[in-house]
Amino acid sequence: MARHLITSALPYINGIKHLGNMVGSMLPADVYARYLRQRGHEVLYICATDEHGTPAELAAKDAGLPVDEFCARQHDAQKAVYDGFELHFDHFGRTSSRQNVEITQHIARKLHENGFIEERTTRQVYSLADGRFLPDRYIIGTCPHCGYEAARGDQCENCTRVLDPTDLLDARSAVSGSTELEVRETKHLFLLQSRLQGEVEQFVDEHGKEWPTLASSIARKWLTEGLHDRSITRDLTWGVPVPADTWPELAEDGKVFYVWFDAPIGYIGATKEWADAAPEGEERDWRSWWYDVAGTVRYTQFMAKDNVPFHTVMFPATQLGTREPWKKVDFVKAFNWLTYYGGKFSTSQNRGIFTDAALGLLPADYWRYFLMAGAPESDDSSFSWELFASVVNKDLADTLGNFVNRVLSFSRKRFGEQVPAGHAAGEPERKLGEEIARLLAEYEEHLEALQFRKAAAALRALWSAGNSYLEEKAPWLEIKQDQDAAALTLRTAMNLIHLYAVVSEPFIPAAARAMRGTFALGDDTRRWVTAAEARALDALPAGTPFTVPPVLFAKITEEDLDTYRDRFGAENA
Ligand code: B3M
Ligand code: ZN
Repeated sequence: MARHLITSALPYINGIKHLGNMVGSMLPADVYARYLRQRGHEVLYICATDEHGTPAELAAKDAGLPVDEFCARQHDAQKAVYDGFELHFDHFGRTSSRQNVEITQHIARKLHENGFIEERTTRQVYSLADGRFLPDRYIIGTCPHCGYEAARGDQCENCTRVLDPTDLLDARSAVSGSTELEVRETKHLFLLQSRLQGEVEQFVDEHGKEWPTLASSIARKWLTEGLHDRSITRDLTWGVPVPADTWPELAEDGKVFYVWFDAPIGYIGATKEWADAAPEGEERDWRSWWYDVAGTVRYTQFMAKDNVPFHTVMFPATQLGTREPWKKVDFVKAFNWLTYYGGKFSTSQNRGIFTDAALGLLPADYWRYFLMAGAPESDDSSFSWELFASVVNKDLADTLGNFVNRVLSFSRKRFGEQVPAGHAAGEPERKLGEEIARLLAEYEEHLEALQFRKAAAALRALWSAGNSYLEEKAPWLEIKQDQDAAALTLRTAMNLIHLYAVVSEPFIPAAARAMRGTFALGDDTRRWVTAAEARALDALPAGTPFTVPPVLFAKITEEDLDTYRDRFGAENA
């Protein structure tokens, strides 16, 4: 029993996310959180919308709304989609919250007190046509490192390098497209990361050993290249204001913090939102998750690989520089990309499948299982409708769904609506129990190690073991010779269904509920299955009333496939 703090990268507020965003952040975090909760751990899963910065301002402008109103609406819209996917956050907050503003300003003051923030005169790109500075995504141009032509002023999407707007070649304004740009001098705050290099290195040395190579190698690469001092303020109207008590001149000028400065602090801010939202009579202490808790909390972060530098190097540097005991990440679970037919999922180019559209087609479980079973862990993985249909049809409809329906319908037909009694368990049941216990241990091991593809494969193997047992025993033949033999087989199969209900929940919560709801078990709890229970397969006693649930998973037909391919396109663009 441990206390687990879990966060997933905060989705930008600028629009509904596509499946590629979810598979590398919120969805695996939810699977992991559900698993740990079922095992009796204390879990706090925090996420939020990332609301500041140029993407928010630009999207609000496109939508013709004031940015605060745009964010409020988009936050609710995203939350509704995540509810639909059954992402079970303890809190889904907002980086624009009062709590986050306060904590961000506090952290900035501490960094300043400790000599890690410096005011510098910088040269910024100013657009004459737009009458404003063009920070970050307000400017587009060619990446000086890889030659990608649509690189943004803050980061190149193609080679993931972090950029400065003045680095870009052939730069133009993202607002007006104007190339009438000039460089002007203005003051900004710099975080002196170079002075924290040694401490960050020590942190990565201590913790990085445990991380997947994807995460540790990116952190190492950054440290080898050397930490540079980074500007942490911007000339924008929307953001966490620079506190006037510490930097009166910059505050007067209306500077705000850079979105990547306040976004990770948003994990803390959203935890405070959670605490402040405690219902009457419930005590919630946000500090007990974040402040001076080193060994008592295990903190796991989920993110796609482009977010890794910010989480493994920059955010730890920020935390370290406060000289306050902020909880730092223990385990970084990083993901590669999910591609759409081998090409990029792209919000800006409207290619691939958006999360809201996905839910309009099929219930969450279909997506949850498919996405996690092929999670881009060791490499990119590619979405195709053909693969999607084959996984859904084979694993969910045939292996699991059909098993459940066959067993329950046949038993009801022959023995009525209660789990039948029959013979005592024999050798085949003993063998099955051994197999189930072994596969369950494997499943647990992969989940503990956050290996989602392998975990899904073990879960599938658990479902398959039920099918093999049923085929081998063939109760539809047994019943002709010996009613009690058939009853034993069905009773055992129903015990498997109950076990599946428990252990499938992290991946397919709705189907798990349906399976569990099948049996009228008075004291059914949400807890996990022990090895002994898996071996015995007798938690569900004879005589327990049951109902036959509607088909758990419908097959995707050739016609469905044609419709999907027509609507979403089915090629590599
Ligand atoms: N919003 C980037 C992204 O969605 C960013 C993550 C912030 S995590 C603190 O990829
Ligand atoms: Zn590049």
